[in-house]
Amino acid sequence: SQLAVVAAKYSCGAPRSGAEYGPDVLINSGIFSDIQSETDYKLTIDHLAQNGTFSNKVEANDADPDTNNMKLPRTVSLASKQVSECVYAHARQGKFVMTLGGDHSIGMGTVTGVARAIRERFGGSELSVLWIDAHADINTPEPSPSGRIHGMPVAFASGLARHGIFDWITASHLINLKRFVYIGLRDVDEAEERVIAEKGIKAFSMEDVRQHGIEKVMDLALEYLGDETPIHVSYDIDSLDPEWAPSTGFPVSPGLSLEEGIHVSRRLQATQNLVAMDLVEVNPLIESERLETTVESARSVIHAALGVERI
Ligand code: DIR
Ligand code: MN
Ligand code: MN
Ligand code: MN
Repeated sequence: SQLAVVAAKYSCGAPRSGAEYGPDVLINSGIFSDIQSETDYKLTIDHLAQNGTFSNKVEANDADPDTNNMKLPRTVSLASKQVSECVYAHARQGKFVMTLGGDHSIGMGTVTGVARAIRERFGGSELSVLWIDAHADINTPEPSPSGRIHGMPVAFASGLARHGIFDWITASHLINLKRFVYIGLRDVDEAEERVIAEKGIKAFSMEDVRQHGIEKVMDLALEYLGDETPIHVSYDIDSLDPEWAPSTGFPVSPGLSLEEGIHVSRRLQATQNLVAMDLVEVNPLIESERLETTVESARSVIHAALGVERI
C-alpha cells in the first residue's frame, strides 16, 4: 500500500508564524523512516509552500487586504487550493494521505481533496470526518473574533461559509456535517456553539471525555459514523493537553492525555476505514525547549493511526 505524505508548510491562516516549520521538524525527526522499516508502505513526500518558499506570515498588504473580516484570504485560499489538489490526486489513486501542517486552515484543503476523491472513487459516496481539536474551527468570516482563517476551515469545507475568493470549492469538494464528529472541544466561540447546536453536529467535548472516558466516546463516535464509510481524521495537536503538546499556537488546558490521543488513533486504525490523516499546528517557535515532547506526541498519534506501535 502507498502512503503519500504532504508537507503543507503554511502559517498564513494563523496570527503568528512558526507552524510552517512543523512538517520539516516532524519529517526530520525520522518518523517516516520507522514507518518504512516497520511496514510495507511505499512512501512519497510532497512539499508544498507559498510561492515555493516558506509562507512566513505575510502582513496584510495591498495585495491581500482584509475582506469580510478575513485576514489574508487570497493567500490562504491559494494555499488550501494547492493542498486540496495535491491531496485529491493521491487519494484518487487510493493512497493513504498523511498531511502535515501547517496551521489548520490547510484542513479546508485536505478534507475537500479527499471528499472529492471519495465521491469519484465510490460513486458519489461521502467521506466521514473526525475533527480532533480543542477548537471547533467552524467560524464563518463575519462573527469570527480573530478574522484568522485557521478558525474557519470546517465552515468553508462544509459550504457553511462561502466567498468568491474561495470559489475553487465546488459541490464535489464539500463535506457533510452529518458525517462529521468533533472530539476534545474546550474553547469554542459563541457563534460556533450556535452553529453546532443548529446543525446538530456530533460533538464530544473535553468534559464528555472526562465524564464517559475516551473508550466510550470513540464507541459512540464510530457507531454514529457506521462502519461502511471512509474516514478522514484531522488531528490538531492542540487537542492534547499542553503537558504533551506545548509547542502549538493555542494550547488549552485541560486536554487529552497522550494515552487518550493514542487511543483515538488506534481505534481509527482498527476500523480499517481510515483513508487520510492530518497532523497540524506543531509550531517549533513556541516553547522550543519542549519541542521534543510535542514531536514525540505527534509521532505517537501518527504511528498508532498507521498501525506502527513502538515498543
Ligand atoms: C478562535 C480561535 N476560535 C478563532 N481558534 C483557534 O480565531 O476563530 N483555532 N485557535 O485553532
Ligand atoms: Mn484546529
Ligand atoms: Mn485547535
Ligand atoms: Mn488553529
